[in-house]
Amino acid sequence: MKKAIITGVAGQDGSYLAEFLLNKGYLVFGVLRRSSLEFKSRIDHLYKGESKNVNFKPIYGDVTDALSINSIISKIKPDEIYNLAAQSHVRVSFDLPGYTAQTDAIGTLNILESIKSNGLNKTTRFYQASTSELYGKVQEIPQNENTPFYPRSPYAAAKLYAYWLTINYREAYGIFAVNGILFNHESPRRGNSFITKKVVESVVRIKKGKQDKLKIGNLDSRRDWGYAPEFVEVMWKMLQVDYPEDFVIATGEHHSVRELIQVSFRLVGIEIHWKGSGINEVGFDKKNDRILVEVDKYYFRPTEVDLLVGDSSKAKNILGWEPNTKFQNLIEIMIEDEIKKNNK
Ligand code: NAP
Ligand code: G4F
Repeated sequence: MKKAIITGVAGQDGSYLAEFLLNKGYLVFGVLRRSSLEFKSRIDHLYKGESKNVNFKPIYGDVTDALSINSIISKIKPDEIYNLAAQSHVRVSFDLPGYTAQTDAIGTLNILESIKSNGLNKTTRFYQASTSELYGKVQEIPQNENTPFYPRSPYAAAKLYAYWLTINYREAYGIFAVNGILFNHESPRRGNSFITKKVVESVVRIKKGKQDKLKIGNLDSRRDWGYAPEFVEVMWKMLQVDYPEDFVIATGEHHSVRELIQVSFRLVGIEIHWKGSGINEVGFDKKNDRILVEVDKYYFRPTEVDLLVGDSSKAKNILGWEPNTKFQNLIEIMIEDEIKKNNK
């Protein structure tokens, strides 16, 4: 039975990846941080109650704590490690740059160093959750594996360190270590301070009369949004090939925050029109002129990433991976789930 360790298992991707690997017959060790709440809604079904899976082993650890990480890796000697743990919110990384660096950069070092110092170079394969945020102020459109990076946040700068460290441990110590450069991917399990989840949650609440308005930041920012369950599958594929290589994973489509809002409202029967500009722009219900969307400068970032769109043809050619779910379908899935939750 293959053994995998997932850091960040209680996050969006970690929870889907745990399910995916369990279905493949893996023994999965999910690294959880100790927190004041025992409730971990995304993975509770894997280790509590009737639906629990005996092959899922929750385990306390923190990637900033080299002792705990080394103790886990030396004991389990896993076949695969998926490093998904991160302070993953770009806006928050401007408020918590030091913590973001400790987790996203030094956390990766702690894991790679433990693989090396335990002599697991030839037996443990390592996946690093790299990101399209590395492209930041983009140098070409679309972005591929050869596009130069230009990070625009403490988050992206920390992830840049982890990206190069992964390559360095591959070249210096022969570790099968790879970067998945994933573009934005979303799902009903997305944290509700990220834009897609924030918008669909607010739209359904507004429709139900539980919320007045949606307050939003940069309406013109464009992202390549994919569906998270399809993106975790390719993390696994990257560790099953003969040679370690880095891959861009994306849908190849880009849409603005404005379109995201419009499509979401349309799915609940509300047509949004816009008036004004910049900080004074508002979105209103065409039927009754009621203002439903307001721009709030609180949500702007000191430096923005204006447009991300990826070219994942290398993943298609080598891994045989292609996304099935694109923008419109993704938003439908998220809205439908939100409506169900609200009807409970
Ligand atoms: P997420 O929902 O924010 O999950 C991140 C997880 O990391 C959380 O469960 C968090 O635990 C855990 N974590 C944070 N600090 C930790 C620490 N010091 N030690 C151990 N665990 C820690 O993020 P996601 O969307 O699933 O993304 C997964 C990974 O992919 C992240 O590394 C992210 O940066 C990267 N990524 C994401 C996207 C995307 O669009 N989703 C795109 C590219 C790359 P708590 O629950 O205890 O806070
Ligand atoms: O949903 P977001 O917060 O995602 P962002 O910054 O693109 O980062 C996500 O994707 C990265 C991959 O490219 C990951 F590495 C990272 O961990 C994370 O998962 O914001 C998307 C866009 C931004 O341009 C932001 O300025 O939406 C814009 N936006 C406008 N109003 C907003 C808001 N973002 C948030 N979170 N909240 C707003 O009210």
